[in-house]
Order: sequence, then structure tokens, then C-alpha cells
Amino acid sequence: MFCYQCQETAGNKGCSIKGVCGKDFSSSNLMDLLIFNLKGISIITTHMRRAGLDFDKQKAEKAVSESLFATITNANFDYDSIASRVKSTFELKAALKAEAIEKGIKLPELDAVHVQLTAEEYDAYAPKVGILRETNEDVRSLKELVIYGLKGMAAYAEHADRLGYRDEAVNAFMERALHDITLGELDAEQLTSLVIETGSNGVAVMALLDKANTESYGNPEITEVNIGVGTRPGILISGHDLKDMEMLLEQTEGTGVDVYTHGEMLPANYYPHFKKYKHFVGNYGNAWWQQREEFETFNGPILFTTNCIVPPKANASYKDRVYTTNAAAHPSFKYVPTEENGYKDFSEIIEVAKQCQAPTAIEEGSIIGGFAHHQVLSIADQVVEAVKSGAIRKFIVMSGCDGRQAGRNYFTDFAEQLPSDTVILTSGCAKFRYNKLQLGTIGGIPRVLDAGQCNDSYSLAVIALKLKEVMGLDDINQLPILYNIAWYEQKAVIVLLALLSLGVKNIHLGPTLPAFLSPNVANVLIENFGIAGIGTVEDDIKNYVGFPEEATVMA
Ligand code: SF4
Ligand code: SF3
Repeated sequence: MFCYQCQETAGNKGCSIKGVCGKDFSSSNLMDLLIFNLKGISIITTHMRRAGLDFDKQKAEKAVSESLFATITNANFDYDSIASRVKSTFELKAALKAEAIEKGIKLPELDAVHVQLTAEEYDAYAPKVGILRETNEDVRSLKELVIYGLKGMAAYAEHADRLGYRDEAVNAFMERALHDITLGELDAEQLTSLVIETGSNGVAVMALLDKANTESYGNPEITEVNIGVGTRPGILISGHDLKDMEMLLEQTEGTGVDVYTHGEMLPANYYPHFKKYKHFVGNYGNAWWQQREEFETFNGPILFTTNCIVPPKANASYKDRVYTTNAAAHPSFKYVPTEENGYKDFSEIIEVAKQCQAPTAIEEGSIIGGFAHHQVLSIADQVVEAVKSGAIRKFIVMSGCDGRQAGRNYFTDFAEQLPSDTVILTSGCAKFRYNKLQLGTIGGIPRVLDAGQCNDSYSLAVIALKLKEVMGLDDINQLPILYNIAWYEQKAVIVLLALLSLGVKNIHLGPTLPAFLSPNVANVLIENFGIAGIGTVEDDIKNYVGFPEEATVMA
């Protein structure tokens, strides 16, 4: 195996024996084989699309996006589940190839297109199609950067799709990008353009998901979210899929079982459609990596709708009460399938919950969130006034992921030490590093504005573009905004590429720069986009934020 797609990769170089995340050797190789098949499928479909042929595009699109999603960090640890995807993609590839040939398409002579294997052959063949097969480290770096962006894009496309929203152009792009990087005809410059094009499609897919979420569940509203517990048993729901949230709330109503969010599901508390349920109590716990302790004290069942799963310890008391669905899976947990009509039956989870004790309180009080674009733009005049008067000197975008590395204390300390005339704009689970600090308000505006999940970084881009317009600026980089992004998995990669495609420069990325950026590719990003790592809290605040007395108040 060789995997270097996430921030916690071994030695910041690559996991080659076992994943730091817990992914085993064989599952990792199998994921490479799955990507190999997706490349083959995408080459065939892109040829068919270009020839204007009519074929079952949606079937191919679904296979590509679901399988890309299943390879995201901490989503799927189940060898059998990945093997069944490999099998179905071999079948789909064979069917598409036969159809293309019958319709007169000449397909390139590439293994990804033509190789067919039986299940017994997977493990022996998979190591041949790993990441290191590409020997030029710069080309490998650019190709993997595209693939990781596509993985994040696929996750968001899947959530939107479950709500009935699709963007055919985004799906066709995913296939075309896989086609382009596999054919091997692009030089470094063209691959760099493809990276930015991936970012533009990232903006499109996040806009699509924003539309899907807000049209289905209303615009997020400023909300005080309870972080304490009630007296009844509860179900804890984690991950990003709001359709699952809807179905769980519907099915638990009137059963005597409460619902709590964990990690990236926290923003569900901000949506009017979910807030109306009285048994939706609030949020329990923090970011994904604290789940081993928090699931013990929660006492009730847990439902993972997506990443991030931390494999349980052998003696974990909660192991038997965890369920996964969609692309998420782990051999120790039970899986909830999706029925033909999209329905999921959560009755077993509800029955298990009824036998459990109420959660043990680990916190009390509340946190505030719900500052997505609609809500912030409704107070745009107040915000612009605060900027013009100098009451708000700078916005700091601190979006992205949280993780377990000790160095991530940087983000808590950074938030805490920021001068009091700055406001943090956040989204994603990175927020758990500072959303419970008492940072106060500026003229009634809280100093931490949480827009929502990592995909809601889109909201922050909408807000920035609106501020640029209202303030009459020519360039998004003239805004008083500093970007200090924390990354961990591939959704943060698509968010980063989306920002680059919007022309945002000088983004700081931490706690470490991605291992998959070769020195030359990192240099291209540094020179063209001003991408930089992080330093010490003191230096970074001094150099990039400054202190009020040094600041020039904007006219
Ligand atoms: Fe290692 Fe991250 Fe890959 Fe897991 S996802 S194997 S931790 S690089
Ligand atoms: Fe977090 Fe996994 Fe990335 Fe959606 S839940 S941001 S790390």
C-alpha cells in the first residue's frame, strides 16, 4: 500500500504498512484498484459523451461518485464493502466497453480500460495500480491533487443527489478529469490548469449542495445550540448527510428517543426544518477524533452518515451500538441499506436506543451558529458599517477539518490570541478547536461566525464576494480577510481548490502542507497563489493580522 491523501499520513510522507487512520494494507490496495476501474469507466464514458452517444450516463456517474466517496479518509474500513464495489465497477466497465465498441468507438489500449479480474485475483493485481505507479513525482503530485479534489467533489455531489439535485456538468467533469489524467497526454502546465478547473467545479458542486440543503430544509438561522443532555435515551448522528438527519428525526418522533448531533452534523441544528422537532435536543461532544471517549459516555446508538469514523478499540463498549450508511462502513459496525425509493429503515437503531441509558453529560450550556450566507447577508449593512468604522478590522477564515495531531493546538491558541477587533469565519469540523471559547462580540456580532459544514465554505465565498461588491472593490484579495485553513481529508482539498479558482490568494494551510505536494508543485502554488504554511501563533498574528494600533482603518 501507499497512501498519502490526508494530513495525518505517516511521517508526513506516506502510509505504507498500515494507515495512521486505521485503514489496513489490503483495503488500501483495493481502493487503488477501485480508482483504477473508475479511470477505465471514465475513459469509456468520456469517449461516448464526445461522440454524442446515448447511454445510461446516470448509472456511470453514480458509480464514479459513490466509489470516489467511499475512498475518502475515514469513510470506509470494510474490505468486503470495497470488494463489492470493485466487482460492480468491473461489471459496469465491461458493459460500457461492449456498448462503446458496438457503437463504433475506438478505445485506447490502456489496462484501466481493458483489464478484467475475478475476486481471487484482486489482491495480487491491486499493488500494480497504486499511486507510485506514476514515477515522475511532479506529475504524480498534480494527478493526485486532482483525484483528491474529485473525492471531495463526489462526496458533496452524493449529498445533493440524495436530495434530488444533480449537476450533469459536474459529473461529466469528474469523468473527464479521470480520463485526462489516465491518458497521460497532459504536460505539467495542462495538469495545473486541470487542478484549477477542478476547483471551479468544486464551487459548482458546493453551490448545488447549498441549493439542495436550503431548498429542502430552509436557510440556516442564527441558533443557540444546547450542548447539555436530556433525561431520555438518545441517538447520536454524525457525518454530513442531511437526508439521513431528516429521516432519523421523522422516524424517532413520538418514540421517547431523543436525537443529538456529533461532529460535522452540528450545523443541522441551524436549519428551520429540523429545529421544529422537540426531541432534537442539540449537539453532544466535539470533532470526530474524540469519538472513542464521547461514544462511551453517550450511552446510546450512533449513526455514521459519512466520514469520519475512528476504528473502535477491541474492548470499546459502544461497538455493538454503532451503525453506518451510504459510503461509510466498518466491519465492527452494522450497515443500514438504502431501499429502492431512497428510504432507510432506522427502526432497529430506535429499538436499541430504547434499551439504553440517557447520555452522560460532558458539557453544559450552549454554542451559537447558523451564520450561512443568507443570514449574514441579511445583516450585511451592519457588517459593512462595522468594517468601515474600524470596529471590525479583519475577518479570519478558519475553515476546514480538525484532527488529532498535537500541533493543532495552534488553531485554538491562534483564535484565542487574535486581537479583539477581528472576527473568525468558520465552517467544517475545524471549528471545534475554538467554538467554545468565550471570544465575545463586536457591536452584537459574535467573534466566531459558524457557517456550517465544510461544504458551507461556499457560504463564506458568497459572503466575501458580496462584501467585495458592497465595498466597491475590484479584487477579492483587497478585502480585509485572512485565510488560515486547517485541513485533514479530501473535502478540505476541494474547498482549497475552490478558493484558488475564485482567485483567493495568500491562503495559509496547516498544520502541515500536504505530503502529496512535491517540492516543485508546492513551489508553483507558493509562487502563483501565495500558499503558505503556518508558523508560530505569535509570528502569524504579528505578520498577517497585526495589532489594532498598527492598523489603518479602512475609509
Ligand atoms: Fe494514511 Fe491518511 Fe491514507 Fe489513512 S487516509 S492510509 S492516514 S494517508
Ligand atoms: Fe471533519 Fe472528517 Fe474534514 Fe467536513 S468530519 S470536515 S475531517
